[in-house]
Amino acid sequence: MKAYWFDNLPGDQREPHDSGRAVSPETLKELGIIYKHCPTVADVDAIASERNYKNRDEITVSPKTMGDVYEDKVKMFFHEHLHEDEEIRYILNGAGYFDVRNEGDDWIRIRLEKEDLIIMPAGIYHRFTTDEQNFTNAMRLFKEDPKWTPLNRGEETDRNHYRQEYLKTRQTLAV
Ligand code: KMT
Ligand code: NI
Repeated sequence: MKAYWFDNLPGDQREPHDSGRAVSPETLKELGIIYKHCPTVADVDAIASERNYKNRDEITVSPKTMGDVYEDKVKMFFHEHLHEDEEIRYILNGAGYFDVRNEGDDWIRIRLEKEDLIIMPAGIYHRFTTDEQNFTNAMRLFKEDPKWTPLNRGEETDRNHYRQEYLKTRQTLAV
C-alpha cells in the first residue's frame, strides 16, 4: 500500500499521478479508512467474521476477462461515488488505485497491491481505477446482500443520510 496526494494533472487515470507528497496512515485513519496487510485469505476471513460480513465475490478487472466493455467499466468505476454500506476490498493479484476525498475535497490516491486490504466507510466519496498493467483481481466483501450500488456525486447524494452520518463521524475522528 502506498498513499499520496493525487497530482490533478491531465493524463490517463491509470497513470500513477503521484505528486510526490505522501499521505500518512494517521490522515487515512481520520477519514475512517482502515488498511490491513493480509498475507492469507484466512486473515481476510477473520476480519470478515469480526465485522459480520456474510457475502463476498471475486472480480477480475482486465481486458481479458471483460472484453470490449473493459474501457467502459474502468471509466464507470472512476466516476466519483459513495455507497450506503462499508466496503472491503482485498487484492488477490495485480494492483489498483482507490482515490478518496479528504475533508477539503482533495484527492488522496491509495495504491493497493496483492495482499492489501482496505476498509472504506459508508458515505465516503471515492473512485477506482486499474493501473497501467490493466489487471486487478480483487475480492469484494459485503455485509448483507450486495448492496453497494454506486451513488454518483451530486446534490442529492450530498444530502444522503449515509453521507451526512459519515461527515458527522469524521469530525469525531479528526484530532
Ligand atoms: C468500487 O466500489 O468502486 C469498486 O468496487 C471498484 C471495483 S473493485 C476492484
Ligand atoms: Ni465504490
